[in-house]
Amino acid sequence: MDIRKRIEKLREEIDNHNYHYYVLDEPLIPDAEYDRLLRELRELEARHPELITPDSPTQRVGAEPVEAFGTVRHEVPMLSLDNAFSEEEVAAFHRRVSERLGQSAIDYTAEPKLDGLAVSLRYEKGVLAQGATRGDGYTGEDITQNVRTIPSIPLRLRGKGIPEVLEVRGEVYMSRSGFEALNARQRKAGEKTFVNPRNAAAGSLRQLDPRITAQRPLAIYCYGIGVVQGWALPERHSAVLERLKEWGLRVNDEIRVVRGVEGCLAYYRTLQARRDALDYDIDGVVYKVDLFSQQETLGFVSRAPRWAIAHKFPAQEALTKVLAIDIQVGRTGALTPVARLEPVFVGGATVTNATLHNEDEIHRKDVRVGDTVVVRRAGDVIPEVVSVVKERRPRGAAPFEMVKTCPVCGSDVMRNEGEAVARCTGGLYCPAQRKEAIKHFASRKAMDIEGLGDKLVDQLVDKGLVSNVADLYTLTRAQLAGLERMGEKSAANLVRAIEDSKATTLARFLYALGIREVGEATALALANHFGKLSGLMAASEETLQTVPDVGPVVAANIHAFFRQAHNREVIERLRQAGVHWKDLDIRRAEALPLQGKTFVITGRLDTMTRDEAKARLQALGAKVAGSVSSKTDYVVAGEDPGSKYDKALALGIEILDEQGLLNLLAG
Ligand code: 9MJ
Repeated sequence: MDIRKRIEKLREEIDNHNYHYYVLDEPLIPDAEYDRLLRELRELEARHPELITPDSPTQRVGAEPVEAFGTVRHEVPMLSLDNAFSEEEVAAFHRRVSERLGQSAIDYTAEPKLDGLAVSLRYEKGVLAQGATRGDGYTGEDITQNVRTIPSIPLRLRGKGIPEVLEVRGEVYMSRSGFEALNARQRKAGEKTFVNPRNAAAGSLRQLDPRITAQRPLAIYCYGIGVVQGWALPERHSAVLERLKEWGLRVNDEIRVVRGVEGCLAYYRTLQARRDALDYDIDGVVYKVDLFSQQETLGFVSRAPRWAIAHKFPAQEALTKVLAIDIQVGRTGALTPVARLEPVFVGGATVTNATLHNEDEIHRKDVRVGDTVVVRRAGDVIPEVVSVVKERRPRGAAPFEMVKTCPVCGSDVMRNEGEAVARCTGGLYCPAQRKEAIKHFASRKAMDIEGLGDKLVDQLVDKGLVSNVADLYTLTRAQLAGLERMGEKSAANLVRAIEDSKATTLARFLYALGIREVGEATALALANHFGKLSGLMAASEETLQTVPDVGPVVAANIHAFFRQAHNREVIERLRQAGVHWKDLDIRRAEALPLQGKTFVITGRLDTMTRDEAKARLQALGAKVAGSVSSKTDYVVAGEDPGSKYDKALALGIEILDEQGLLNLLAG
């Protein structure tokens, strides 16, 4: 075939795969096949450099560095948005819009507000001609060579009716996963890491050397247009977004058209609840009047349109001071440094403590008492110290030093080679470890002793009423009623709850023992494999390793646990006290109907919680995993399933609806 034709054919094919991959999020071919096409094109172009065009998919590696960016005048200014920080402010916005338009049934597009950098992309005859930053809205910087390296920005548009000139606007951002990968890479190379995805995106896009930009995981979502020539605009903003997508531009698929203020607020709440599940940072949502005729009637005030508003989420990061760094002792003796903070309102709640993870993390961030720090609280995640504002460090602030002895029991602190955590060596001699072990024993997924909360366990241990889990079963109403915040009634309830917990399952009991690295799933696998406790207690490390998911480390932990005389004693006392379960017939255990099958559950179920579904599947021998992979056998999809559902479709994994699940559970 004619070389020129082959090259053109390859470019078309690659562009098409890029479109399916980046815009539609539905790859058509495996990565290796795509790489093969790109390699063939590169080789042909290397042999025929005269055939290289600027819009060839090979031309993304990054041009030569520049001294400084040129400037670009925005013919149509890039406006900013007014902000609303509460539902009342959104209602006031809607009222203003309705009054000016003389009607209240207004359609809005509701869009996630990406936390990145606004850019403008100018396409001439469908070919990317210029990329610019927003700058002050009137003039920005020419970053054409940088945007050309971003894979989701097409170098030429596809499809029919492409305008003579089309200026597209959108947000360049870095995905969370891309950010994590970049930081890991930077750390490995001994280079500086980035504080958050926004800073990383900004630092990457505003590089004078586009070859560096090319190595950074940047992406774009387009959300509007500027200059247009040769296109009779549709009536609605939402229709423009549809066309942009057809032309190969990436548009966020969370964008919806909603009606009135109720529609806006419902969208806001839904997206806020799903915020942590997204792979990109958003700092709110944007509402835009959908009809262009209405946008024109509304017009602008100074720098912002009257037809749009950004409804911000509560800030997830704030500045505060470190008052102290305390060391917490966990159930397994792990020592976790915790920053005590001057109270600060962040992410919708007041935060007074933040985890510092471990010694290495503190040194990496160089957190010291007295420092002003950025704390982050995202969703239900434990608040953490992100970084230190070094400029505000008080004179004489000393570097952090890890304790050499346990702050609770005084035992030596040990840190195993290759491990980030330091541990108290006191074992159950250490009251902190004892308390945590008892709290774990009583927790919902273990022995499920309702009413035995953390504060109560602290009191029981501090008063010497309980020193190991077996002592719980000797507690009397009178003893309990004498404790702080306990009345006769709650004491009686607790005694009953302790009594009720005696009837349990072997899996729960094993999990409750708190053997290191024996979680719920492993406990269940052990119970199903051995059927009864005696066999498990006598098992060698080799035998233990034949259980699914039990590797050498876990096997060693289990073996060591049952060799300890005091552990065997506690177990004996628990059984004497009446803790019991039904032993499994191992022949049945092996023949469990879902043995060897892996499930993933996504979405909301009507007849049970996801935890219940998990427990019922596990009881039939199934494994329930958190993410979909080629090893997944079934995905159970309830209402509003997440990306796991899409992944299952892509991988061709069998999908069960709730009825399908119920049928399966019914055998
Ligand atoms: C962001 N940042 O995601 C706009 N934006 O519209 C969306 N920003 C915007 N729209 C007009 N989705 C000016 C800015």
